[in-house]
Amino acid sequence: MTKEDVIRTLEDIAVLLELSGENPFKSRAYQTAARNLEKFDLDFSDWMSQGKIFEIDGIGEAIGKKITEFWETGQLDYYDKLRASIPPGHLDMLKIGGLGPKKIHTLYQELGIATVGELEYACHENRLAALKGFGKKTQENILAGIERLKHYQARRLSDEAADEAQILLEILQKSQDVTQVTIAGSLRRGNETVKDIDLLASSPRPEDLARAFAGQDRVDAVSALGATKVSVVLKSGINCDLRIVSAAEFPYALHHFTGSREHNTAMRSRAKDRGLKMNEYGLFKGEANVVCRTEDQIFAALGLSFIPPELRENMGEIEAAEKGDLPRLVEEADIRGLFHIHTNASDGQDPLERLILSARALGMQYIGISDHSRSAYYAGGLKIEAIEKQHTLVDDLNKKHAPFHVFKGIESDILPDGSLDYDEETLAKFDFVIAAIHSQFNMSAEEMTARIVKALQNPFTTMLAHPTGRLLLSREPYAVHIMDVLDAAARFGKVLELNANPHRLDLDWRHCIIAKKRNVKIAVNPDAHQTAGLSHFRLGIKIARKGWLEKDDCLNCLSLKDMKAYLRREA
Ligand code: DGT
Ligand code: CA
Repeated sequence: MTKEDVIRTLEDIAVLLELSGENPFKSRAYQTAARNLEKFDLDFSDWMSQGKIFEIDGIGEAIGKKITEFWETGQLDYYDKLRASIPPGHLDMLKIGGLGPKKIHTLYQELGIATVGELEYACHENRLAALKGFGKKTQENILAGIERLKHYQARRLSDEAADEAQILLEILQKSQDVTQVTIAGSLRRGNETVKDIDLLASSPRPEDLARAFAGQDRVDAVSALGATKVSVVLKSGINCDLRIVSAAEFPYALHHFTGSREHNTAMRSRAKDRGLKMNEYGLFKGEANVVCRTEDQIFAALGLSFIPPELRENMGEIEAAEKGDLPRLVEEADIRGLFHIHTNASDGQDPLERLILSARALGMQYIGISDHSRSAYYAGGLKIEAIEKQHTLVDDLNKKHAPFHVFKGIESDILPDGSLDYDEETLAKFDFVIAAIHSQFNMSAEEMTARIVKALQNPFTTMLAHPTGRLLLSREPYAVHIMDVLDAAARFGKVLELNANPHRLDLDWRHCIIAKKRNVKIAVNPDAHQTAGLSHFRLGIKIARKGWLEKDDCLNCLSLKDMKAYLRREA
């Protein structure tokens, strides 16, 4: 149990109270209590053990007692009862953008709407148009929000699906009925989200393999079972297709089921231009198959060099392969150091030295730590004294762990007017500054762009964190003219982050392609809040590869010596 657990529960209660249509003051009291706990910067568990909860501002008798019960027992009867009293569909409805708890309660009272499905139906029946506090425009927005929610629920974050796919792959590799097996589809192409897991195997005994695959423990339901294709829903809720082909068909099927659809269409049309026919079973000249034993040979047969799966999106890869102009994509082994790491001085979990040891174990030469800045009080942002203390610690640890090096940084909030969160004297103390939007997401695209451009223009800014602020499958990017941001980064010589957290993967790979064309450097940053988070950089590399990036395009491929020189130049 931590202070954060208490805060989250208080926030939940505030929302549940609104959903249940209680007096707004009651809900606000819980919100205030949560905010005050966020700002409370003494040892919380110490205060709890001394029974001093009521001495914290904004915590009265009722809320204090509930916090104590929750802290001591790990449970809160009031919370559980409140939760049970709300139709579960209302919690789903909260995920629809623009629909807050108060509106959901009104919909329940006035129209009896308890689920997302009922809400969608009511919108189609035009029932919200005439409802007080709603109207036609709101109704349209809610419908658009429902569409987005459905799309979100139909897809998965790629790292979630990748873990599951890896387990299935290992099971299949051990099977006597399998000659060759691999992951295909969007997972092989390294996409940020995926609809399902595509597996491809060759087998001399396809029926046996199909039956065994459908019958394994991880499968919840079988939707199709044949000797060439098995479709299942896994217990994790992820859909998975296993396709089974002969050994001779394997390379063609691998190319086909890797996709993308758009890449396949372009390849087929290229084959046609050359008097060939291409499908998942082979490459044909008339009736005769052009024998290819690997994907490499299929590309060669069409006059192309091998196109890495990540590039197969029909974004110019075929033309580049024809000219021998494909990029030499960045690899994990090219990365020399990692930026954007939070320590336990702000909202990270681990002390600096543990992070150093983990980064060294990953083969890194350096890290750049960047705790939150002071405005981010919700994330324990550093006050000026805390920065001095951290810098002394960095100096000591740099001596102890030399030649490994820790760069001193900060993740500075970009304030609404585009300025950074400290005065120049303080900013000058850092080796690097990551500027980040963490508040006021609702500005117009013009205002947001101007805000970010101003931050990029700031001489102290080294790089821009998560440039669009999106959370995959849960929050759309904030409104921003990303091309203008890319232009500004190019003009001021600033780096854009490719945030490698599986929920972000932001900058989007499609924009990485453009950044590269404009000579904007990209930092593949783990945004780690604990040692385990450091290895997220690997996911970032996949996305960087999808964005056509090479070693020279990625800032953190610089050696320690070059990075020192680079950051001196920036400062
Ligand atoms: P996803 O599942 O939405 O994340 O993306 P993919 O690319 O994995 O799509 P999926 O699972 O529907 O199909 C896997 C691959 O199979 C796809 O990338 C290309 C190939 N494929 C499937 N259906 C078609 C089709 O109708 N036409 C073509 N050209 N290729 C197809
Ligand atoms: Ca797929």
